[in-house]
This record gives sequence, structure tokens and C-alpha cells, in this order.
Amino acid sequence: MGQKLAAGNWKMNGTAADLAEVEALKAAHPTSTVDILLCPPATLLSRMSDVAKGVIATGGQDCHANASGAHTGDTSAAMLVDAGASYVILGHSERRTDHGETDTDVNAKAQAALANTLIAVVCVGETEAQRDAGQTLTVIGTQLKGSIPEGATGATVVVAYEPVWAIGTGKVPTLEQIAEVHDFMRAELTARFGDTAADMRLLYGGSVKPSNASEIFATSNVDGALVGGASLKAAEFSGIIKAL
Ligand code: G2H
Repeated sequence: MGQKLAAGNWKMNGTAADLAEVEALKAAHPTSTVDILLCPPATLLSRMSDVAKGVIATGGQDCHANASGAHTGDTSAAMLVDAGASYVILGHSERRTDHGETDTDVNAKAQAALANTLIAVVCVGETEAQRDAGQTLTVIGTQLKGSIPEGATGATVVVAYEPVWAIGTGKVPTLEQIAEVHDFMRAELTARFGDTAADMRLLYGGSVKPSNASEIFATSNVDGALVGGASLKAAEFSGIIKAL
């Protein structure tokens, strides 16, 4: 397995004043045995990268599949790299819902990310209706197959399992439910990519907090977390990092 990863997704939150939280997080973790990542809004990426330099990596929350051109409001993978990023989150359910992103779109974006040496954090997850209908593993299998490009390795792709119904809701799946999906993802990725899939980090995301992080991290095939709300404040995110 690759090094464990605590990833923070700031979503559409954060201005320059919030860089104090990055300073505080850095002070709390001058060295770390796990990888720490923060993904701020694009407007803050360059400045956060300067502040975070050292132990904390930074990433984008999306990128365009194309290198440049007439795509108003979009950001290319190379632009993220230029702003100091080493990761990019792709296919988050909020992008899939708000912007209609499909597995094919996510796959094209992931190819652009990999071509620009960014590590792609590819998100998958079922809705509550899909879980209730017993379709969870089918949905996850389809998303994995469609969203992760050929040639992915443990060094270039991270997968985040985020049940849509657990995002920002305070609802967390049972540890058995998390283990079932993570074991399934490891098996699917191994069947497709071979030995390198053992190094592919599988993150859990959805209402992770310091109080539930330890038990989630102790669950089968969980190699870290993608954290939203609880990554905005250094003290709270630090509690999660320490549990990893
Ligand atoms: C899931 C997660 C971060 P939260 O979207 O990607 O957010 O921890 O706020 O549920």
C-alpha cells in the first residue's frame, strides 16, 4: 500500500484570511508519517501552495480535459500544476450532480491530470436510492470502470469512496458497509490493473470527523480519508490526521 493520505476538500470555502488555518496545520504537523493534502478553491490555490510548502501538498477540485482554449471559467491540469498543485479531485458527486459530469468526462479529465503529472483523486459513490435498491456494488463497479483511465497506477491514482447520502449530512455508513465497498474496489482494481492496485490508496469520504476517524481508518482497505467540512479548521483536521 502507498503512504496513507489525509485529504481536505475545502469545496467553495476559503479566502486569504483562511490561510491562517494552513499555517496552524503546518505548525501542528512539522513532519508527518502520512501524506497531508488540502484542495482549496482555485482562487486560493497558488497562495495556499506557497504557505503549505513542505509537509502539506495542495490540489485542485476539478480540471478541464483540454490543455487550453475557449472554455470560460475552466482550469486546465497544467494551470493547477503552475499554481503549485500535485493532486486534483475529479468526479466528486457535487460535480457529477451540479455540472452533469459523467464517467466519460471524469476519465478524460483524469487522463489530462496524469499527462500533467498530477495525482488524480477519482471519486465514486452511490445515492441513497441506489443503495436501497441493492445496486451499490454495481454502481461503484461501473463508475470505477468508466472513470479511471487505462494505465493508472498506485502512484498516479487515488480512489475516494463517497456515498452521496453521507456527504455533509452527518450520516455515516456502518463499518461493514465501508469495508464491503472498499474490499470490492480493491478486487475490481486488482483485476483490471494487477499488482499496482495494491498501492492504489482507497479513501473513505463523507462526514468524517475526529470522533469517527479512528474506527474508519481501522476498516479493511481504507487508506485514508477525503474530508470536507472537518478540513476547514486546522484543529479539527489535525485530529483526523492524528487518527490515521
Ligand atoms: C464528502 C466530503 C469531502 P464532508 O464530499 O469530499 O465532505 O466531509 O463535508 O461530508
